[in-house]
Amino acid sequence: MKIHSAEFVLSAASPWQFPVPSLPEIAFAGRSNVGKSTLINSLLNRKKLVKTSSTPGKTQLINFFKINDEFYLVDVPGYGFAKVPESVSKQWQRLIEAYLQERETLRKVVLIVDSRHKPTAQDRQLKEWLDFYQRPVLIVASKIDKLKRGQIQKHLKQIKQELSLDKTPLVHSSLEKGRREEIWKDL
Ligand SMILES: Nc1nc2c(ncn2[C@@H]2O[C@H](COP(=O)(O)OP(=O)(O)OP(=O)(O)O)[C@@H](O)[C@H]2O)c(=O)[nH]1
Ligand SMILES: [Mg+2]
Repeated sequence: MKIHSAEFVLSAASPWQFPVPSLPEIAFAGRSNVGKSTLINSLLNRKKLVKTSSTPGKTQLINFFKINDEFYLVDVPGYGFAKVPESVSKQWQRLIEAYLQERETLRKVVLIVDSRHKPTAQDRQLKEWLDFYQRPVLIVASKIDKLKRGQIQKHLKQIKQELSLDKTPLVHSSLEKGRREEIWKDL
């Protein structure tokens, strides 16, 4: 995938702030700190277009990035971050659901799960919810560099089972360039 241009467009705290629906959109969702923003940077071959952090809860708004003037990549705040007060996490949940459920230009949701761990109940819920609304989903297992080579297949198999997938998830590591094209191909 050749990236000619990648620009930040806007951050939305509520649905009325979403850009007027026009170009197709691909959203990146998953648990806090799982590597959503990092995956977007990787795919775009940029280090700092999207802000990342080792502290969970970095992305708190829905951020829209316009790519090649052809489509948007959309960074969605993470879920399952216990330090956020419940009132705030409810508000995020409403925002995320409004976007994932109603957005007419949304073509695919990349659901990122941590390759090291069994998918959480919230990962499973989001997958089932997306299936219910018939949203096409691509599962990507992140931080694959943190697993020993011999462990990778076992972990991917577990993710496949837990999320009832027909295909083995794709993998990503921010340290390896080689994996990106495979993800682009699917997108
Ligand atoms: N080793 C390694 N670290 C990663 C990888 N992907 C992300 N990280 C690290 O994990 C932390 C979280 O990454 P982010 O991309 O900010 O995670 P996020 O899912 O956007 O998190 P929120 O915005 O808080 O929901 C950062 O310290 C990243 O550097 C990876 O593939 N390998
Ligand atoms: Mg983020």
